[in-house]
Amino acid sequence: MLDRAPEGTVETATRSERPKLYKVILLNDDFTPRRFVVKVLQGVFRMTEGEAEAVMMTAHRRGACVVAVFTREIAEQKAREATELGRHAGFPLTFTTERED
Ligand code: TYC
Repeated sequence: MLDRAPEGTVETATRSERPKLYKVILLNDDFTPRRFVVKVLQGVFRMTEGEAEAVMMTAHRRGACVVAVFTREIAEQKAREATELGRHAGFPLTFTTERED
């Protein structure tokens, strides 16, 4: 849909003002070591160790945790990259993406 351009901006027919956003979601599993999950979150999502530990523990306890929100391309790229780090180390660690409401 074409949004009306706010005052002082240039309206174009090709770009929406509010791109759709996608959540990256970390899924729990019974095998990936906690330390490994924390390292992946720090490396791929630029989290501090404390932030990464909090996200990892929420996924561990509740089954899943929202890690971050991005545009679709970035969300899918980061979810793929983080999941591949787990696969290359032999772990079932999985990140998915989901459209934000
Ligand atoms: N549940 C894993 C364990 O006990 C740790 C873990 C936490 C794995 C979060 C994945 O998204 C995850 N070793």
